Amino acid sequence: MNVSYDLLSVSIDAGIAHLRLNRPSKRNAINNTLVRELQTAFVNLPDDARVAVISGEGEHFCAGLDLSEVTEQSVAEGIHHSRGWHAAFDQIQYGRVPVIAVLHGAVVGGGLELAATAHLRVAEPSTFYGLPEGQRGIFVGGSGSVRIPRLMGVARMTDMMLTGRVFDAAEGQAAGLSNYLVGEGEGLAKAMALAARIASNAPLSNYAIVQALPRIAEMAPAEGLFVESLMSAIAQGDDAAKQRVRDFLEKRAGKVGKSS
Ligand code: 1HE
Repeated sequence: MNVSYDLLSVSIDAGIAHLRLNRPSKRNAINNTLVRELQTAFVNLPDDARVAVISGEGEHFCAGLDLSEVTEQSVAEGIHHSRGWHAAFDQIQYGRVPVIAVLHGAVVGGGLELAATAHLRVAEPSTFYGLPEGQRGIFVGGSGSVRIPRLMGVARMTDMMLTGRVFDAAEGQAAGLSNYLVGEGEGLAKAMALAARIASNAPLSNYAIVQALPRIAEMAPAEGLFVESLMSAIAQGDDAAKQRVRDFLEKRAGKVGKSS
């Protein structure tokens, strides 16, 4: 199944939805249309989609906020604009399915905010990360101040924003911005292989990982432990979990670290 929006193309095959930022002439800069299309696409993912992969067409993943839309904005419009990004990006992080971002070229400003919204990031060697907001006289507004420090720490993000420091792909991997660093042109294949693996998990386990894990990580330990107990009992109670545990005990399932 294929759906084409103005600036976003979506195809769904074997339970994996592939969303491509499709504005290469503007380096996939995110304007109001694209942010709305991302939100709509994630809200409307069909039931058979179990994982989503986001990539960028052309030489770069994403050049961030479309700066041509900033100059005429009032303060009030700026707040609504940022809240619109938050709504769209929440739909990605807290939607129904795990999301993998494939990174290459520029992953800057709002592009890094988008990448940080995904649950996993696969980077190619051409990837470079920047937060040029300081130089542009603005601040992150697409959830970067909340999500990026959770990947790389406040100190590194502060450095990038204050000094304009750019991290290359290897530095980004070491700093926690990517989970996997693969060869040039190999990012999508790696993401698809990871997606297939994730799609083979019990759907309720994936849902718990995406929904409960980041929330529990923000809770005080006592509350986190309580929610963990509830989530674990819910997941274990599902038929899919019972079947999978039986499969292991009866030697029908793979061992950890060995392909099944
Ligand atoms: C853009 C944008 C953009 C490119 N908004 N039009 N983001 C930035 O500050 C990044 C600004 N962009 C760049 O530094 C470079 O474009 C790149 C390093 C990403 C790519 O360089 P390059 O040489 O491949 O492309 P280019 O020639 O610079 O750009 C091609 C076209 O895309 C050109 O337009 P054209 O009409 O002259 O062809 C550029 O103007 C256009 N373009 N990036 C608008 N970002 C929710 S708050 C988030 C806050 C932020 O994201 S701040 C960071 C914004």
